[in-house]
Amino acid sequence: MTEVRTPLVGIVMGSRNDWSVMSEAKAILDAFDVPCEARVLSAHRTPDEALAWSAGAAERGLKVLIAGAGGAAHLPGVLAAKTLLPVFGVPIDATALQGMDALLAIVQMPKGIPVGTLAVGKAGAANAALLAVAVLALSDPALGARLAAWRETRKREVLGQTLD
Ligand code: RP5
Repeated sequence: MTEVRTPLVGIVMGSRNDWSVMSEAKAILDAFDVPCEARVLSAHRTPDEALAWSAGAAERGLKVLIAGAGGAAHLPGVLAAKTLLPVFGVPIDATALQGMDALLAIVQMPKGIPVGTLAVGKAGAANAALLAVAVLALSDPALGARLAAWRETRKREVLGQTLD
């Protein structure tokens, strides 16, 4: 029988169309064997459900939230308003403003309700997951060892690059 593990990281995005970016976060968490849940919730289209999901996140066992949104990207901040868990925000290039709108919307949180804002797009989604791993590794030495090994591999990849 397959073991069902409580998700430690929640990945949320404002639209199914954000998944091509946010799946990068899921891929990183899967690589580190960190259980996560991923779902679509919108600050504007499903505000009540987004607020309820965030308000209950800690009680369900989640430790870190990752939220991606494009345009008027209020989702990370709205989730942060309803939880004490760390929230990482990923701006998504979804409009004619190419992610600059989402970046400014996510990064300019009012003092007192923080969102850790990542780079626009896939690099930001991957780095949000790596930050989540780093947070979890503070109380999980085995996970910390996997993170150190992952970084060592990246280092060796760079040092192994040759130029013709
Ligand atoms: C935001 O609006 C979503 O996060 C998405 O990036 C953007 C556009 O959503 P769709 O109209 O593609 O569903 O809420």
